[in-house]
Amino acid sequence: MNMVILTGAGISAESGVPVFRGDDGLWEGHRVEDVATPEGFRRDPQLVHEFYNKRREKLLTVEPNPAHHALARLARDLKGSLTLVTQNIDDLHERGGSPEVLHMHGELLKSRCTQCGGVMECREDMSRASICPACGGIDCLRPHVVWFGEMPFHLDEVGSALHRADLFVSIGTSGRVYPAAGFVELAASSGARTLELNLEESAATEVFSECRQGPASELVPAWVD
Ligand code: BJW
Repeated sequence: MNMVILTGAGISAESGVPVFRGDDGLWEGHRVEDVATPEGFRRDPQLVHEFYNKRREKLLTVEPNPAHHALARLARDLKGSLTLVTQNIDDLHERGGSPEVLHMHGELLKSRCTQCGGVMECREDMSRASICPACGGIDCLRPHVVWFGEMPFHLDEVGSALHRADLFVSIGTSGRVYPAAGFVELAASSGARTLELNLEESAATEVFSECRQGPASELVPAWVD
């Protein structure tokens, strides 16, 4: 059986990584246009670096939760027929033991050079004056993430996996951001069964063939095991 799993911020919430939308969400204290668009970065790169520096620092203090571990067990059981796609930029799936993860919105622990295109590990604070270790350029590094208006990564691979899928499962995402929010319809139109696991109803709940509501750390292990 071919399975595609899409995860969002909700799967990492119980690890202590804040979600984006809702009370206490990341967008509550920030204007999305300022910190999550290429225009915002051009306007005030230092503000954007500080937003990601704080999140990077926090990420290094948190741990995967039972939902991440359960998906790693599932990947071992399914031996290659699971495609795990995440919108999250944290590395909690990898630390939870998942062997292969498609980060469609990038990775917080990487930076990218806007001059040479090089992608490198980044566990430290970034600033305007950072120097690219690959090309030596100054003031040309940015977080390796996908902002609004930019093309998400791995879309060809995800599209093929959705086309082949017998089951599509969405975990912990509000279903408000495209193209990820449209994956359920793509999978369903290819004949897949669709399941949503989320704390509450999402913008896409009515499109799924089955929905279960509750915290990911309980729902996901119960579904996997
Ligand atoms: C729990 C829980 C617990 C809590 N247990 N659950 C079509 C229509 C309209 C607009 C567009 C469209 N196509 C494109 C657009 C424009 C735009 C877009 O979608 N805008 C919308 C706002 C309308 N999209 C783009 O610009 C994208 N690029 C693009 O489309 O390129 C062109 C293209 C064309 C054709 C084909 C393909 C591409 C890029 C989007 C980039 C998004 N970037 C961000 C930031 C990444 C870096 C960073 O992290 O800072 O990605 S925005 C932010 O939202 C982040 C997330 O990955 C993403 C989704 O958020 P998520 O994960 O769903 O989090 P929340 O907070 O919204 O929801 C959490 C959920 O968890 C909630 O439901 C809770 O209930 C639940 N929860 N605790 C279980 N314990």
